[in-house]
Amino acid sequence: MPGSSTNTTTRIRAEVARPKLHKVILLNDDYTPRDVVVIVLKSAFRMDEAGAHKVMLTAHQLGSCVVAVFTREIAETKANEANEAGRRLECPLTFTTEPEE
Ligand code: TYC
Repeated sequence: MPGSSTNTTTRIRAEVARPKLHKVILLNDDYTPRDVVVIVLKSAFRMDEAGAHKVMLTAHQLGSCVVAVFTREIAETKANEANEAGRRLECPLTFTTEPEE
């Protein structure tokens, strides 16, 4: 019927759940040799030599360094794998995780 139609526009906004990201953080210690830190970074985080060396030096100089950012479960799994790699090499090398702001 002319003039009686309603002209309703429905806007649908897709709400996509964005999972919170968690940082994997490398902690400095006094005992792990530098080359062991580099080996673990390369194997656990697929970093190249230059990137691993830079992260190692930052942790050594500042006390810690963010290695990578993942969803919580992947960050925790990666940190555990890297900690186990350090233990296998008989070092106290430690990776932790924390949520991003
Ligand atoms: N501080 C260690 C040393 O002098 C090297 C090191 C660097 C250890 C970074 C841990 O996350 C680390 N042998």
